[in-house]
Amino acid sequence: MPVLTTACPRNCYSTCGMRVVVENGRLRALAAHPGNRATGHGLCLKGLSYIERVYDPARLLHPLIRAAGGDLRRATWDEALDLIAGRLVAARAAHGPRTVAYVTGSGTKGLLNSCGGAFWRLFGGCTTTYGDLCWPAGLEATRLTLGENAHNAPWDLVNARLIVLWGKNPAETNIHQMDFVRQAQAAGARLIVIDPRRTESAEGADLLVQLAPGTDGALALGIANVLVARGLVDREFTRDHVHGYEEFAAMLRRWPPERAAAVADVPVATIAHLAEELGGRRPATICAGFGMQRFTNSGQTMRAIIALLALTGNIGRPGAGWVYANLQTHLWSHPKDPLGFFPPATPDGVTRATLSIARLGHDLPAQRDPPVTVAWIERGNPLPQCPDAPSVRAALRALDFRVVIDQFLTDTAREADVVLPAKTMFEQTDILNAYWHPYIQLKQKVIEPPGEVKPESEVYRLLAGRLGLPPAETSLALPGPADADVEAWLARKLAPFPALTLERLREGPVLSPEFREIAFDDLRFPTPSGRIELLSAQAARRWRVAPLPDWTEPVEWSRRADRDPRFPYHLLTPNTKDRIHSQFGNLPSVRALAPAPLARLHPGDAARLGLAEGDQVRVFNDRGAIEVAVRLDGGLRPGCVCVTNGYWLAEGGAVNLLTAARETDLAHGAAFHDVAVGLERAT
Ligand SMILES: Nc1nc2c(c(=O)[nH]1)N[C@H]1C(S)=C(S)[C@@H](COP(=O)(O)OP(=O)(O)OC[C@H]3O[C@@H](n4cnc5c(=O)[nH]c(N)nc54)[C@H](O)[C@@H]3O)O[C@H]1N2
Ligand SMILES: Nc1nc2c(c(=O)[nH]1)N[C@H]1C(S)=C(S)[C@@H](COP(=O)(O)OP(=O)(O)OC[C@H]3O[C@@H](n4cnc5c(=O)[nH]c(N)nc54)[C@H](O)[C@@H]3O)O[C@H]1N2
Ligand SMILES: [Mo]
Repeated sequence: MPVLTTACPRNCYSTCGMRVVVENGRLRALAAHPGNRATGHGLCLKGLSYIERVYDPARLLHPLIRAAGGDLRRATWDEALDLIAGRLVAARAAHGPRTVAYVTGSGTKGLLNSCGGAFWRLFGGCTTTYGDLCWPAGLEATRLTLGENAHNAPWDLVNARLIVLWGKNPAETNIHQMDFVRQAQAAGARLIVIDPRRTESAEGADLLVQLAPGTDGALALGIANVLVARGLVDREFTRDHVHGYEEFAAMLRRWPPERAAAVADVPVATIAHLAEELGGRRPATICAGFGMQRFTNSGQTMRAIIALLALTGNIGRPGAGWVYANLQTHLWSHPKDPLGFFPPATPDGVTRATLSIARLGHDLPAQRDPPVTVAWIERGNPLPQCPDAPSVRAALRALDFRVVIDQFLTDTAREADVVLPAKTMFEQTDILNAYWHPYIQLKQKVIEPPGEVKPESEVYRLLAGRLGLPPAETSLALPGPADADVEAWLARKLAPFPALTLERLREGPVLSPEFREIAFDDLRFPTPSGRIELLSAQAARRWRVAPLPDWTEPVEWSRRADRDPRFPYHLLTPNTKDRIHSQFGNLPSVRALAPAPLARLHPGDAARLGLAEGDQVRVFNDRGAIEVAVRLDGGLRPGCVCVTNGYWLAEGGAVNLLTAARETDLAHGAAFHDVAVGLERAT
């Protein structure tokens, strides 16, 4: 039986290398690919459930069209594509091409994802989104401070003597990193976790700091104050490699540990202890997650945390550094602007990027000249995953025509006029980068798409023909229908990198030509000053934040006495182990483990509200409400309520019914965790 190399294209740190066994055209078995040193030790449950996912009876195998009566009915490709082409031509004639909103999510990685953008340019343009739901505040904070987003190889973590998991829960979201954490601990490293929740990652930690959500910037500035005051700063390093040290140190006088402790609601002694650990136990690595990066103050917070490594000389050395995102494999995107942060991204005057993804439900209806009347949504499930779901639903419903491409009938697909069935990772070859490990990987086609499924590149090609788009340009931008056409298209992308060939990639993961085991080991930083920038004129100019890292109160949730008394609890909506956002929860095996959404509450809070384990609680604010069962959790910081994101509206637990359409201070992220809610017994 053939054993073939592939890789998982989910938006996940691990981006696992995989081997698959195929028999008689069907998937039989899956395992980790040992050639990926970061992920070779095994797959997660999601990875193992792929066979179930591919053959799930609920998978969409045919186009669907909304019938006159309002229901979606099965249609042929000809019907669906003729309908779409007709509506696109009419909309373009009435309003111009930018009346189409092209909205994509992070459903799958791969170079072929660029086909959509290429198609819409040939169509004459479109309106699209800027910013990102996921990680931009941290990316931009890192770029402003260090010059680029790169970090040491994942396996270098074993060289650390101190590891801080800061707002990151790798035991659920990056399980392979935990292997390196445990190896480092076995070799004597200390582990500190900073999270309002006692997470699975905190089991086995030496210290868990359960600070008030959104106060990490204050905590970091308090620690920095102690580092300076106690002479724990690596003065040689700051003199040679840090821009703005003197200004930063002077500003820190405003952040005595007592003030930081009061803001973060942690003991002063904890701040002193954290400073002693960071100042004394080297090398130290901070693995920063995305938890504290989902606030209105996040970018400045992330800058304040990176500063701790700059002060202690923990950059550019084995076992040291800032592990946030490693874009060494992002060979095909603009290195300075990997996500198109900066609106309006209209360098060619064709496409208009005027929809903030964090404010999608508000920006869609606000578009003028032309208004948006059509939406094309692929690889994403914005209805449950974007902030302020009620606004997204209303905005989609107000349009004239909606097309969604997905593998399943998601909340978003249910709103569509035409639903097209999407391929899975096993049904078209593509090339993947990653954001934690340094491997370029081939995601191979190993089975034929089931039913009438067609990959997006083929959908675009067929539509281009119907729209009469110029054939020469179309065939340059989009691969032809045969597998060989797709491989030729990919080979053209690989051509600039001699080490990367399809033949080599078929054998297993290949290190990126940009790979450096120890990031910044030459202590060169591609910032304007060539140094690590604590003082950033660019930050002030581009984002209108203070040039030094600072801390401001999150906009909605605050510890001030004057906040809205109806909403005294802080809602956290983190990610969870056996799902990835809104994916996998629909599979019977995954659903069995977490059948329904739960609200975790501290037992003290629950008692005050008269709620017991299993009771239904209403979580509400002035934007929306959900009703879910209570799970008592003594490991949760009192005053917080935690519901994992990813449940569908159709399942009754979509947390984004409660979140606000608010951007982060840097780079147009979504401030998902800056949310105040009330709790009451559901009636
Ligand atoms: N299994 C699984 N793996 C995934 C994903 C998934 O959905 N499922 N998603 C992938 C993607 S796209 C992403 S973005 C990453 C996310 O990976 P992580 O960053 O690990 O995940 P999050 O759940 O966003 O946040 C991490 C932690 O931050 C904590 N937190 C919340 N607010 C604060 C705060 O104010 N301060 C501090 N210090 N901590 C806070 C939360 O309690 C949570 O435990 O994971 C990737 N991997
Ligand atoms: N409240 C709250 N909300 C959050 C977060 C949070 O922490 N809290 N996290 C945010 C983060 S970090 C992220 S990354 C986003 C994720 O939000 P999205 O980017 O919308 O990702 P998913 O929910 O994984 O949905 C992806 C969809 O793509 C489909 N899909 C998979 N493969 C393919 C394919 O090849 N083609 C097509 N056409 N479709 C495919 C899947 O079936 C799925 O429906 O959610 C964000 N939302
Ligand atoms: Mo994400």
